[in-house]
Amino acid sequence: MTEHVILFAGPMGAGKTTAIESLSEIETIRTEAINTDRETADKDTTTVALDYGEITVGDEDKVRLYGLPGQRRFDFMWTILNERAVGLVLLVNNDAADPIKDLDEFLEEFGELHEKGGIVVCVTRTDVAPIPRIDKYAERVRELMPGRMIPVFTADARNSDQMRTCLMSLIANIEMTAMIAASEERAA
Ligand SMILES: Nc1nc2c(ncn2[C@@H]2O[C@H](COP(=O)(O)OP(=O)(O)OP(=O)(O)O)[C@@H](O)[C@H]2O)c(=O)[nH]1
Ligand SMILES: [Mg+2]
Repeated sequence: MTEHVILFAGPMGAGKTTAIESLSEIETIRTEAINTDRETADKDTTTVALDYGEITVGDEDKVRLYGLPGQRRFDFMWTILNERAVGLVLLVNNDAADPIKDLDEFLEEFGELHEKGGIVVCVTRTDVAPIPRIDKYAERVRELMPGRMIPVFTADARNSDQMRTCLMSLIANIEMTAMIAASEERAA
């Protein structure tokens, strides 16, 4: 049995908690508290420590899904979980003030996860705000991380099929990274 630890990161209100809820086969663990920053995200609660869920892929690969808080004042959780993670689902809400800047900031913070396994970008809330279009994100990803295979999707975090597509493309890249590393080890 293989285990993958995947982080869900991104700004406040991008849909990290919702995405884990959509994907998880077990009842999720959430750490929600009253949201005092309604300007950034107009919702009742916000994650203060982490979300946790699990999903099995293939016959028996267990994927541990950890959602991080979007607010910077809870940064310490990022550091703790980053060490164990092999992949990143980077969620960005298209209706934020400057979502491409959010993409920049989170790729800068978590970009090294590409080397550890893989990254996928999921742009949410495109029904609320259709612009910027997906190609703007893809272009920016290519600029910031040239030559890397980082898929970019639009997805509704409430839709488990769409979230599953994002997650499976990430897992395919993680498995490819592991296979390349194993063959390099054998060759050395
Ligand atoms: N209309 C619409 N709503 C969405 C979409 N994706 C997610 N949502 C909603 O947007 C909100 C996202 O909230 P959360 O899941 O709490 O976001 P989060 O990223 O966990 O936020 P923090 O924990 O505060 O950082 C929820 O109300 C979701 O139902 C989408 O594609 N369209
Ligand atoms: Mg949350």
